[in-house]
Amino acid sequence: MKHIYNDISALVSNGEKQLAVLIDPDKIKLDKVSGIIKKVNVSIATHIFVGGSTVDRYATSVLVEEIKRHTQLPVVLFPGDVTQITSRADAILFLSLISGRNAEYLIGKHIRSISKLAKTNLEVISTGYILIESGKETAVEKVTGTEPLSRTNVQNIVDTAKAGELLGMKLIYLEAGSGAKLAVSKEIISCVKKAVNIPLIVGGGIRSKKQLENAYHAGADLVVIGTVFEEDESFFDNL
Ligand code: 1GP
Repeated sequence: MKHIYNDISALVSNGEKQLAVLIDPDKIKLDKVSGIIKKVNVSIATHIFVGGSTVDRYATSVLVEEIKRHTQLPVVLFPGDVTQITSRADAILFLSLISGRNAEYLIGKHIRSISKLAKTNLEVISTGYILIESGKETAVEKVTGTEPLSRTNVQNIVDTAKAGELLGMKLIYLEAGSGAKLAVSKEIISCVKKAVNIPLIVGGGIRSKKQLENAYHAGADLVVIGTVFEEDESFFDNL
């Protein structure tokens, strides 16, 4: 059943905040998955995202299968590449990197994914993916060969998000990049939230309860946390 987007929207309408744990197939050992997912299951997390900028060809499929054995939470692909598509997940963020001008990441890889997607039952969720300058070069920049948007030109970020919405995208994802030095600022989140009428995802560089609360308070509907949980599996115990 394809209800993940509707569930996200319903929670947004109720003013309930959501949290996705990002698991990178390149950074997790399969024999650790059950223990990690047990911790996620008892945390405030509402979703598990799976993906990374550079991932071995079959690693995602095997990892998602193992995750699904241990949780009822929705597993959503957050793919860095077409090779990360697997029918074992529930949904896929169909990301278009609208902050960049690399046609491959705007539409090219999407075209190449169609025959693969057709063989799956994945719920496909069109997502405007906006990379924002965060103090140092991130993996997304390197892999996609694109420049992030300046964090001081807030109007440009707002206009980019609004253009994504008007193009029909269902979600906006403000991304500082994995392990970012500077998370997306409260001002940016709040201005984008005021401008768009679709759910707002924020991720990258969020490493503390305070930063998480700030993001929610500014208007993030769903926050993505990866690195800090990779480094400290007890991170969610204190939320
Ligand atoms: C990266 O937004 C996600 O794509 C999460 O970032 O790893 O810094 O939490 P972190």
